[in-house]
Amino acid sequence: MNQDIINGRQIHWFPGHMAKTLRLMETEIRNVDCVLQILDARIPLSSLNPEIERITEGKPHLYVLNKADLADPDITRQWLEYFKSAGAGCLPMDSKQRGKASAIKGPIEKELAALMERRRNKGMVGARIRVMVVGIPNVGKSTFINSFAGTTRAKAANKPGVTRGKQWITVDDYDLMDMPGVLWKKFDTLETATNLAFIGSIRDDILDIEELACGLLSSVRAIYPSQLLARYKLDESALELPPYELLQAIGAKRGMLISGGEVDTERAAKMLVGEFRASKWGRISLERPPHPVEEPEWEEDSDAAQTDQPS
Ligand SMILES: Nc1nc2c(ncn2[C@@H]2O[C@H](COP(=O)(O)OP(=O)(O)OP(=O)(O)O)[C@@H](O)[C@H]2O)c(=O)[nH]1
Ligand SMILES: [Mg+2]
Repeated sequence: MNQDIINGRQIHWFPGHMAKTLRLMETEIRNVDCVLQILDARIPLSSLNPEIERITEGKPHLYVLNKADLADPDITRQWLEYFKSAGAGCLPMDSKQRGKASAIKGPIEKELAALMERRRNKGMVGARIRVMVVGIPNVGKSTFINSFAGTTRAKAANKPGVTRGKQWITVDDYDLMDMPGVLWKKFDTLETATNLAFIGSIRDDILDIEELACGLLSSVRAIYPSQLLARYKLDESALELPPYELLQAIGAKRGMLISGGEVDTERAAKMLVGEFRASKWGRISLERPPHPVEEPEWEEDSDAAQTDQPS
């Protein structure tokens, strides 16, 4: 198991079955025409698995910004532009809506146009389109497949690690391969690790729920302060409180007290994390696209301009 530190705690999030899934992906990639990497629209970059990128490199590839119904629509639009400018096909999605995921057929068939043309020329009518659906745990891969199929075909639930082992699901002329969710061994930043924890891709039972709630309060109050204040009926001064005191203030407001009048912070933390994930705080995007690097303007008359000229 791999371990790292989130908020000063050592956690293990890369169990053996994830390593096994990565190996399975390496074998199965040869058997598919196309890869759909499902991302979480609230954290598109943190949820983009570099190991999956490595394994699926060279295969036609599309991205789905899933749970877009929980994300800030303006930020999701910016992300779509970001992916487009990087030349990557990307679609926003609410997989809870039955049938909606079949909107991916158009982009897939466009992506596979050359392959389909070759198949037609060879007279391979009725050849099936094989798609591997991959992504981090709990991002909504199985729900996406169910939406694509228009009916429940794959087991889905609100916790990571539901799908175990690959499963082919046949829908019309498509074969979709549902895969278990995988993380990777070394997160590049603490922010990536905490974002993954916030959205529920790392098992809560290996995390400290109070630290998780405090981290979430810190992040969200910096970007959506009014939504937080409105949800918990707080006045603006609450934004200045250290996160743990803010957690206590919210617990007190909700009457979550234990004997002696102290706030039951664990209960308050569970409530907060649960409400965030259920989008009770409103539609929130925790990550914004990086700004494009601005090219320095060319100054005709500057000394640098003269000395940099090729002779
Ligand atoms: N609001 C919302 N919830 C979604 C969406 N897609 C999936 N979910 C919910 O997210 C939770 C996880 O969905 P799953 O389909 O089991 O996720 P998974 O990626 O297959 O998870 P693993 O198999 O554990 O890796 C479930 O509670 C789904 O109802 C979506 O687009 N919007
Ligand atoms: Mg699943």
